[in-house]
Amino acid sequence: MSEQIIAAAVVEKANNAREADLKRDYEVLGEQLSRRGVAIDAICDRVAAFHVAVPSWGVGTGGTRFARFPGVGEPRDIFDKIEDCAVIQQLTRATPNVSLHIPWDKADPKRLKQAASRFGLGFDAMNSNTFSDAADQKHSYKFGSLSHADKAVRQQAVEHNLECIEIGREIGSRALTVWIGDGSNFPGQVNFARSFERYLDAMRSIYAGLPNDWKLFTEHKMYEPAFYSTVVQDWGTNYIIARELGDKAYCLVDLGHHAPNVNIEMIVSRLIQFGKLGGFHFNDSKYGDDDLDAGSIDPYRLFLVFNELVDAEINGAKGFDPAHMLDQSHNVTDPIESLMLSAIEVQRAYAQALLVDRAGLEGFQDANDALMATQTLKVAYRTDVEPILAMARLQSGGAIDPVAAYRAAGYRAKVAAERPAVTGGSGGIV
Ligand SMILES: [Mn+2]
Repeated sequence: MSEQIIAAAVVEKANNAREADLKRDYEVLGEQLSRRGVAIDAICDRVAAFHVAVPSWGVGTGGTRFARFPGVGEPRDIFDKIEDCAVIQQLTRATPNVSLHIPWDKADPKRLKQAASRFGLGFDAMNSNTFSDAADQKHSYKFGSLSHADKAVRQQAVEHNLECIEIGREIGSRALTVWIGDGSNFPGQVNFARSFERYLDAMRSIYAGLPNDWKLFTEHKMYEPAFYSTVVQDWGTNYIIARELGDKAYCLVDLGHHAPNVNIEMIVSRLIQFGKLGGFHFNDSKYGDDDLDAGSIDPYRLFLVFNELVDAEINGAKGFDPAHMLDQSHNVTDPIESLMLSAIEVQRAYAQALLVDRAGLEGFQDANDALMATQTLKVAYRTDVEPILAMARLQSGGAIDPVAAYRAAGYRAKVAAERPAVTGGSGGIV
């Protein structure tokens, strides 16, 4: 039995106060769904088995380029971060894995492994960082990393990624995610083709260092920190990269890394169809790469993405096994609360997508019945699946209402007393 940070008695008390209502709500929803030919328990089991990884950097308070307003009891290092991640997992049972960022989370791999396994946590994809300069590095990434004009800078960036793989091997990770800030701020600053060729060359060296059972995820982003062009700008570029590198290379889709109104669910479909969807960084956005909480702005878009994922799951799309991770910046909320609710929002989209009447939808599509086809999606989306999500948590040992249990436990105040405020600290919005 893994260690629990929130006292079991606190969770039990909070659950006892809600369990009878939940059972009634679950029964009523079960009856409604059975009229639609859906067995609620089967949906509940699939939701319980669905997980999304938490990024280590997500448990610290984020900021903007203007300012960062620290919260109380912020994690001081990776070991505090792992404890915060353990709280999220304990109460939601949706986040058993943590994704590390090197060098921010660099520590003795044996200690990392011990710290995580104490709470029954594992490690998701490793994330490299060549978009900022570490204190002790020889060459600066001010003008790029893997696509830099100077071979010595590119080599340094390659070696950093290989080191991430090495650390990942020791702690049981099976994937490396590469996102670079390389690009240009002015027309003419870089030659598009030459910088992309240099990037591909560097990535081939990283790919060559990948263990056989690993995956390499590349993440595209339209702009920022480079404001005119980025080397890995869009999903088309990302697809080219994955094709050029080989079978272990896949595209990672960060929901915030597109132009406003881009049809992300269609991009997801394309990548699935051609076997190159690696996984997701879930978040939400209104204007740009806002890194807002998943499902907080456009939950229907999140549902439409999951509609594609469930379609692929049901149709047994070849090599379909996407990684799910949250990637958000929490500037005005308690990061633990935001991450718990975001993990639940992702599960909600999955549960709703499982309710889509697939045979009915296909029939309407083939009959060119646009109205009924879109209504078929709406019927699933409008279903309040909260009782399913809460029941999945309860049956897995979590909290019916994770935020209520978290607040009742007084965790933040407790760690605030133990963790003196630090100035600065590693930020990071990827
Ligand atoms: Mn990301």
